[in-house]
Amino acid sequence: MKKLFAVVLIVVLIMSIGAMAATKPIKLKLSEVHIAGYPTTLADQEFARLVKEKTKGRIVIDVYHGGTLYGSEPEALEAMVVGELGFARVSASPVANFVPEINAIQLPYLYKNKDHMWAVLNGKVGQSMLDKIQASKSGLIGLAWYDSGSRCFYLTKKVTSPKEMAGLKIRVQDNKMMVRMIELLGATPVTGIGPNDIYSNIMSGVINGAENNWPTYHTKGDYKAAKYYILDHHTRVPEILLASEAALKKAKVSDADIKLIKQAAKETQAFEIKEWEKMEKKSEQAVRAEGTIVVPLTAQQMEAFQKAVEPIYKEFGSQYTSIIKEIEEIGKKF
Ligand code: BDP
Repeated sequence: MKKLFAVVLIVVLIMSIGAMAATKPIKLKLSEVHIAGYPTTLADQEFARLVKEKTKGRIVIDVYHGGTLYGSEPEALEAMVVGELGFARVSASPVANFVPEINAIQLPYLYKNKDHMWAVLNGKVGQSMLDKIQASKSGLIGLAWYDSGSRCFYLTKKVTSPKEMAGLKIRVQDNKMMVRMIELLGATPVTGIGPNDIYSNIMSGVINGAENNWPTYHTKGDYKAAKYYILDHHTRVPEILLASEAALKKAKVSDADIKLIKQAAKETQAFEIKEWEKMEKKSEQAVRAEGTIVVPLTAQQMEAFQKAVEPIYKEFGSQYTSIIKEIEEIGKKF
């Protein structure tokens, strides 16, 4: 009797250990360069919460913000390609190094306004870009677009025309088209500087400025180094949430769970946009209060910037003329 009891006990023990192993969650990391409380960081955390909820705890995503995991987005992308990193929220700019078509949706002066961009991203063009990312050999999966406002130059001197940009060294994202944009404006592009190192590079004189939206200019502290914020609004570069096909495969995430991950990501877009709108205003107010000199441009001055960068449409957009036309067509409604 005692023997039978012992055997039953052992079997039960083995079974429960087995069950415990089976329910052990799959843990994956998400890399984010922005600080806690930044709209994309909040959206990443919301994404992680939704994934855990939808997969009933099978998948747990740990969000590493502030660039603590990867301070450079190109490095995060490389890690995803080889399956060392599960997820990242990055700017669309460096993703174009893997999927060049992405440049067609971030050309300078492409959108009339924010609503125009969202009509494109949430329509056929935006979805086809996400599909192209997955279809490319990059091993990246495009999950969702987020807002990032528009990008303007911030410099150590006042500038109101491309002519005055001559001689300035400007940090730009790691993307050939963005590099060319700076060259066409007569300045010198500098790449290879992550968003957390811009401030120190301005302070040490390696660069004379950079370009970004209000919240990045504010939260990275760059406004303390480059006082002039020029309202030239040259690009709208969306943010993108990505997954790594290789990492998901390595972690044995099921196809059904990948579907749930995609759903969860889409559901966080409206959340991010709401947070973005709040933060954009807050950051603008904060830097103005701290003494940033905001330089508005007249319609004529703006046109000079737009004209200077126009050759990019031929140099980088000639293969994507149908996409660009479609975007311009959508723009007629705005
Ligand atoms: C910010 C994006 C961030 C980029 C950064 C940059 O949110 O993802 O890393 O620009 O310029 O607007 O590198």
